[in-house]
Amino acid sequence: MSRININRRRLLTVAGVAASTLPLAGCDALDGMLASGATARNAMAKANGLTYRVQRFLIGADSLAKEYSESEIRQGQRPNGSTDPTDATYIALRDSAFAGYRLDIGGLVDRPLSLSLDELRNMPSRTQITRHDCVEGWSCIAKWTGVPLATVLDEARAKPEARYVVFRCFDTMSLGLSGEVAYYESIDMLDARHPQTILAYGLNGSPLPVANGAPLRLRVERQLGYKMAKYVRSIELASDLAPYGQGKGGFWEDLGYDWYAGI
Ligand SMILES: Nc1nc2c(c(=O)[nH]1)N[C@H]1C(S)=C(S)[C@@H](COP(=O)(O)O)O[C@H]1N2
Ligand SMILES: [Mo]
Repeated sequence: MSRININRRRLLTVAGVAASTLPLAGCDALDGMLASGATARNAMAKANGLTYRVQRFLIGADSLAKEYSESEIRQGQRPNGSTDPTDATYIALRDSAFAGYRLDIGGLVDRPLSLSLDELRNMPSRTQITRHDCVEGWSCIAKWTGVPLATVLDEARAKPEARYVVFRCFDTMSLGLSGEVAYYESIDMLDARHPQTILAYGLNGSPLPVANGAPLRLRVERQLGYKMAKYVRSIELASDLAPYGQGKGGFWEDLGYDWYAGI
């Protein structure tokens, strides 16, 4: 479990990005955004939909995020968010060097899968040097190696009605009175099948460290850091995000962040 301090300032930063095309009627407009049905939140959701459509139109489905050279890797990938999950299931796996790890792929697929790390490593791989941009305002260039998500989706035979890929994670966050909730994320099929979208098990030429999401984390390079689920335990294909968490498509989205965090 990770304790997080969700302060208003952080949410405002994100809200500012989300609503950059909207005039904001002062900060008070955002005060109630955590209450479901709040006007500010609805306005945000609309701005989010707009951002999504405009960005999709501007960048196209398959444009690639910029890739860098080895010499541009200046430091290790800065760990952020959960960096050492204390959840029992995770600790047990970590203590056995993830020997018992399985990635379960289910939901709207014709062939549900349960893949070991060796099976994932034996699938075609892709390595890319990209820049990670966190919403908190820092960036890091790192080299990621993993299996393209598209390959895994093809193996599992995603059904045509699948619109989203949902990632469930091992780590939980403490949200005060709301108790503990597991981190989760989701992306649409366009991003899921994008050539740079990979399930990464390697970082800068070494196995992915615990601090950065071992044994497996998502890289979806055209979006902000919080979309890149670490400690992935299962993947579900879905036609609707409503059944997951609070229905907004991700842990941070449920707290007001944009679902489409294009950069
Ligand atoms: N499971 C999980 N995934 C997560 C997070 C997290 O706390 N838990 N934090 C997110 C955020 S905000 C960022 S910036 C990146 C950080 O990845 P890094 O630790 O490799 O830098 O992971 C994202 N994915
Ligand atoms: Mo982040």
